[in-house]
Amino acid sequence: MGNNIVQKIFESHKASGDVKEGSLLGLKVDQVYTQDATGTMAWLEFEAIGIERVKVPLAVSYVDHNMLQSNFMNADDHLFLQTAAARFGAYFSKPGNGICHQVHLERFATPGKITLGTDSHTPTGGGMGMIAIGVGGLEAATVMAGAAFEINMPKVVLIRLTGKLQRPWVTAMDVILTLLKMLSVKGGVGKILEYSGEGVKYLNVTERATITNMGAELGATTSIFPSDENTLLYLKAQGRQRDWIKLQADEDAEYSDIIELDLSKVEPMIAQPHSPDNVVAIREIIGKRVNQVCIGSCTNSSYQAMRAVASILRGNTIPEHVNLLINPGSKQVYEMLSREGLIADMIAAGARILEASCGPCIGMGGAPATGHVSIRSYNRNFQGRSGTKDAFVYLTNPIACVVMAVIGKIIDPRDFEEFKGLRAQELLNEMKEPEKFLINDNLIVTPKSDTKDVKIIKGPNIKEVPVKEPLMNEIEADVLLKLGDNITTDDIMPAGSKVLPFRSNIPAISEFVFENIDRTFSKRAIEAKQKGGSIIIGGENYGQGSSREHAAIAPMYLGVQAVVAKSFARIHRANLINFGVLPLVFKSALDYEKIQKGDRLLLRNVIESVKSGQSFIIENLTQEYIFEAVPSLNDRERELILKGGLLPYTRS
Ligand code: MIC
Ligand code: SF4
Repeated sequence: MGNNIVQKIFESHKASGDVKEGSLLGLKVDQVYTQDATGTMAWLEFEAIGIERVKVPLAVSYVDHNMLQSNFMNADDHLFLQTAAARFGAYFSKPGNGICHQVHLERFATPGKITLGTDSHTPTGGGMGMIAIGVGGLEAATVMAGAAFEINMPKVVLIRLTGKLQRPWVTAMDVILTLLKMLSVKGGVGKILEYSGEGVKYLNVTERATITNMGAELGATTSIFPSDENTLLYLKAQGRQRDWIKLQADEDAEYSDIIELDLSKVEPMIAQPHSPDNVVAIREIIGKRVNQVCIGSCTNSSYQAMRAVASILRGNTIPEHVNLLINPGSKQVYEMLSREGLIADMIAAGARILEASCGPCIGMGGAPATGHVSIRSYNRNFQGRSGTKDAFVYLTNPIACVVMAVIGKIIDPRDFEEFKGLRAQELLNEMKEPEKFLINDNLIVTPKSDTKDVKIIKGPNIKEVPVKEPLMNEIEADVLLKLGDNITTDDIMPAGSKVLPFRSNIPAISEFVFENIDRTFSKRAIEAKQKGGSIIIGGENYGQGSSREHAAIAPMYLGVQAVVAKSFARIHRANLINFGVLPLVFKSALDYEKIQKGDRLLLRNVIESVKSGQSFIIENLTQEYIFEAVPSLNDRERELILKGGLLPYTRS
C-alpha cells in the first residue's frame, strides 16, 4: 500500500509513535513562528522554560496584529518581541513587513517541512506542500525548547479536485466557501485535508494557500497540496528554487474518506452573518446595499489578488455610500503594487489603503457603523469580531468584493461585465503570476550567533504567565455559564482594539472574558473562585476559531476548573489542557439539556478518574442527580492535567 503526502511527511519527521490514525505521534518540527498577539505569551513561556536558544532549525517572530500603537502597550510588546527574538535566536519580522502567514509563505515556507505557528491560520503554508499546524503559544514554546510535537494522528481525507474554475470571477476563495457549505465549521475536526486531482494544476501557490488558510474554518488540523511545477514556479519567483522538492501521493495511497469537487461547477459564493459556513451562492442574495468593503487579510492578499482589485478599480469611483479599505498582505505585495502604480489606481477610485497588517479582520480599526453591511475577503465573520456587534459581515472572494464596492450593492461578479464593460479576458491577463517577485527583506532581522548578552526589554504592561496549581482531587464549583454550539474563542476572549493591547497582561485581559456574552462573567468568576471555582457548559465544537491561549489562561486565572461540553475544537482543547483546565465531554447529550446555569456540581476522585481515563461521575448538587462526563485524555495529556499544565510539566 502506498502513502499519501501526510504520511510521507510524518514518516520522515517521526520522533515516536506510529503514523496510524488515532495513535499518539511525536514529530520533529522544522519551523516555528509566532505573531505578536499570541507571541508575547509564547516568548514569555519560552523564557520561563529556561532554555538558552531555540532548538528548532528556524524560528520567526512576526508583528502583524497589534499595530495601532495608541499608547505604549503595543510598542512595548514589539520591543519585547524584538529583543526576545534577538536573545533566543529567532528571526524578527518587524511591524510593516506584513501578515505572518503571507510573509511566511513568501520567504520561508518549504515543501515537505513541518511548521507550527501560534495562529490558527498557519495552515496557509499547506499551499506550499508543507504540514503547517496552528497551536497555542505554550505548545510552540516547548517545541522551540526542543520537545517533539505530539498529536493523535488525524484522519487524512482526500479532496479530489477536477475541472477548472470559471475565471476570473470565481476564485480559490469560492472553493473553500463551497467546502464550508458542504462540511460546516466542524466538518474538518480531527482531520487533515489533502488535495489532489487534475484540478490542482490549475491553481497557483497563493490560490492553494487561500484554500488551506481557510481550512481552519472547517476545524481541520491542517490542509495540504502536493508540491509540483507550480510550487517550483512560485519558489523560483521568490528566488528560493533551492527549497523545492517534488511531493505527491503514491498512486495507491489510501485515505479515510474521499470528497470530489468539480471546480468548473463552483460559483461565486458568500458567507452570510455570522458564521463562515453560512454560505450561499452570491446570486441568491443580490441587491442588498453595501456600506463597507474590506479587501486583504491572510486569506486573500496575494499580489495577484491585489492586482485584480486594482484593475477593476482603475478608472472607477466608489459610490458615496461605500467605504473601501484595503490591507495588502505583505511589504512585498505593497511595494510591488506601489512601484507599478496600482496603489495609485486604488487611491484614485477612493480606497483607503491600510498597513500590511491584520487590521479590520481582528477589529483593529475599520469597524463598520451600527447595522451596516460589510463585505470582506477575510476568513471570519463571527458576531462582533469586526468591533461592531450589530454589523452584518459577509465573506466573499476579493474580486466579488471590489465589484460590490464599485456597484455599491451585492452583485454576482459574473454580471459585472454588463455594468462596467470590463472584459474577463483583460482581467485575466492582468492576474498572471509574476516571474519574479520583488525581494527586499530589510524588515526581517536575522538572528546573530552569540546572543547571550542581549537584554530582553519588558515594558510595564508585560506580566508573567500565571500557572495553575496541581489538580485538586475534589472539585465543587458553580456552573457560571451554559452556552450553545460553536462558541468561538472570540466569544470567550474577545479581541479588537480595546482588548488586544492586554495580550501580555493576563490579570488585565481576564476582565474581558465572555464580555460580549455576559458582562458580569469575570466578576462572578472571581467571587466563585473563593468558593471552589467555576465550571462552564458548552455545546458542540466549543472553542472554535483562533489559537489564542488567552481563551484558556484567562478563564483559568479566574478560577474555571473545567469545561463540560458536547465536543471541543482542537486547538482550544489543547490550550485548556496546557493550562490545567479539564475538558470533559458529556456522555449523553440529554445531560447537556438538563443542566442549568447556577447549578452547583461536585466532581469526586478527580485524580483517579484522570489517571484511569474512566468517566467522571458528576453530582449536580442543585438538581440532585448524577451524570457522566468523559475526559478522553491521551497519556501525555493525563500527565499535563495532573501537574497543572504544560509549563509545570516541562519544568519538572
Ligand atoms: C484570528 O484570526 O482570530 C487571530 C487573531 O489571528 C487568532 C490569533 C489571536 O487571537 O491572536 C488566530 O487565528 O489564531
Ligand atoms: Fe490576521 Fe485575520 Fe489572518 Fe487572523 S485571520 S492572522 S487576524 S489577517
